[in-house]
Amino acid sequence: QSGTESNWRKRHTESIIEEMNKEGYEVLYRNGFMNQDRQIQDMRTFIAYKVDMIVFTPIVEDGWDAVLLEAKDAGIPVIVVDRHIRTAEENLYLTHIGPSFKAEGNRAGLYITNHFQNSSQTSIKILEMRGLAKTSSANFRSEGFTEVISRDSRIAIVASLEGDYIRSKAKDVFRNYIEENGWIDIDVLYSHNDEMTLGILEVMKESGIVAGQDIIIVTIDGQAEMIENLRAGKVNCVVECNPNAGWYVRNTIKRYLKGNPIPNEIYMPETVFSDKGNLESIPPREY
Ligand code: GYE
Repeated sequence: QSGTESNWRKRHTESIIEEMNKEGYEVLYRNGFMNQDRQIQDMRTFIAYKVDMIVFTPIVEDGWDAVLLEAKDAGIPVIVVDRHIRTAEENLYLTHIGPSFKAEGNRAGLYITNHFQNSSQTSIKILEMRGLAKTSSANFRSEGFTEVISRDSRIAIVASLEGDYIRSKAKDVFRNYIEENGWIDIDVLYSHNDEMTLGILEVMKESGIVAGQDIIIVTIDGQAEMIENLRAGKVNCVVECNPNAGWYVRNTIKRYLKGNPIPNEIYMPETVFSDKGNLESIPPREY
């Protein structure tokens, strides 16, 4: 696992371990603490242990070729979960199982274009708080979002800041930004995850910004705390990111062991919750 930076990520880990336990598999768990070198070390440890399979959540997209080649040479299949990776050679891993980050970005953009559709406002300014650089989740969330908002020429991203998916980081970055630039020009906050949004909400409160009204907020993940904020009107749209990869990983492993073919990409289902929908019918969150 790449880290424990969010409740989302903690649920992601639990979900995989739970499902492996149901199957009676023995699970060795390593936390990379958001450090790629450490993750590579962890993979080497697993290779040395001669594990039967490695399920791995890459912190960033590039730089895995060498260690994946070592796993391949050792005959250990690797399943990549959550974020995508990019390798020079093909077939360095069995499959990728995760959310469609681009679809999440599209959904976030659609909320904004719909929200302002009938507004007489001639310019709509967005502040984007991005997830960790060099990750497929942050890149696709930006790409999918931009693709949709660019259809309305009034809408533009005026600042794109990096919060690394971390609450305290986003809090500092957002505070610095509004200290220098003010916030009166910002109509929308698009935040790549709930943890960062929670940090920004604290700054908004301190600064007298009425979250959800003065600034429309769209956030990704769907943690329980954020659904409460949605119900309270403090955020406007929560794009779900599904952390429950366990069931998909378990099925893929079973199919693989039976000799069934495995697709290269396995996308997990996800939805959207917003103040335009039924807030009572949102299923209880496990994260
Ligand atoms: O949205 C965030 C986590 O890569 C999809 O990483 C994941 C993201 C998730 O820290 O909360």
